[in-house]
Amino acid sequence: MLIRNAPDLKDHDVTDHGLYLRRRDFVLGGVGMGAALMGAGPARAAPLKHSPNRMRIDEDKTPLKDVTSYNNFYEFGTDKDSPAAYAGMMKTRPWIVTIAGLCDKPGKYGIDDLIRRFPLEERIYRMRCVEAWSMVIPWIGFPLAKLIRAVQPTSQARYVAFQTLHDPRQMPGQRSDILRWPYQEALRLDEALNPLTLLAVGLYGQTLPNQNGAPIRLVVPWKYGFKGIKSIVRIQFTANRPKTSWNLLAPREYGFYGNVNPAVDHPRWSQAKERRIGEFFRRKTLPFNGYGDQVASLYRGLDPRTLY
Ligand SMILES: Nc1nc2c(c(=O)[nH]1)N[C@H]1C(S)=C(S)[C@@H](COP(=O)(O)O)O[C@H]1N2
Ligand SMILES: [Mo]
Repeated sequence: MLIRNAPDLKDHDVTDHGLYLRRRDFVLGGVGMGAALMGAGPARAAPLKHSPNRMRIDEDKTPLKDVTSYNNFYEFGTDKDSPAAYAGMMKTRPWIVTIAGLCDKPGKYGIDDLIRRFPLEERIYRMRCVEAWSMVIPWIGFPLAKLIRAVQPTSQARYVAFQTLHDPRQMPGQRSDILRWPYQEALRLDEALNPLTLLAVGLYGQTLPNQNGAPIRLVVPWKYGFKGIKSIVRIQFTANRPKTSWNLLAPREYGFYGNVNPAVDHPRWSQAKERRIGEFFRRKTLPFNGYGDQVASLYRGLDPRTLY
């Protein structure tokens, strides 16, 4: 059982704001720079230039130490501390994201080109794992919608599918078949275009730690954390609903939508409450993780029980 003191980090202690820098000013600073750009090893945490956050929630952020040491990333093992221990094995430069399927501009895009192309923003979001724990994380990234608009999906495109790197030499967890590799996730195109949906490349003002899904991962704050696929190498537009890893494994436990819903329990536990990492008392889980005013309209006409 984890019992921790209340989080002691406040917004003004940990992030610098007030700077708006254009994307060509984005740099990996400090001693990590050369190595990261040359592909000579894992990128070190380095400051990311980004614009001030305008989507701040009024809740204490989860301490950086917890965000980076209590993780789900089964490619590196199923224990919460395994990703922090082993994700350093993953090489995050060079890194290519392949964009494929029903769009006018498919292609292979280098991660640093993507980061330069889209202005980075900070978004402080709640993150609710389907296992009933939660965090508040200050991500750095850009809206997925900006990338989608740049590559111009065709009128047939209705879904966006994502895949994680598949390389058992770098990801030892892939040598066992707990999940069908590579990890894959998907969104409806309108969910993907929602302004809340983020491609994150950093957190707490720094480049994304490997255990959190470096160099680029999805963040969909109104859905359970398993939808937030890490270390993405492929984004594909499709007409039909793609298969997703957790849904393939246990369709009755993990729905395609994965929307946070306190009224629909997981078959093995209640979703009504959650344990905010760092807090002692459990708190009530909010419908759509508290983002209902921004996303509930996406699901009009759907049976709420199918949302899970
Ligand atoms: N590739 C991949 N992405 C993944 C996972 C995973 O095992 N592999 N776990 C998911 C789950 S269940 C959660 S809760 C979040 C956890 O993100 P965090 O470790 O950055 O908090 O990542 C999601 N993305
Ligand atoms: Mo999760």
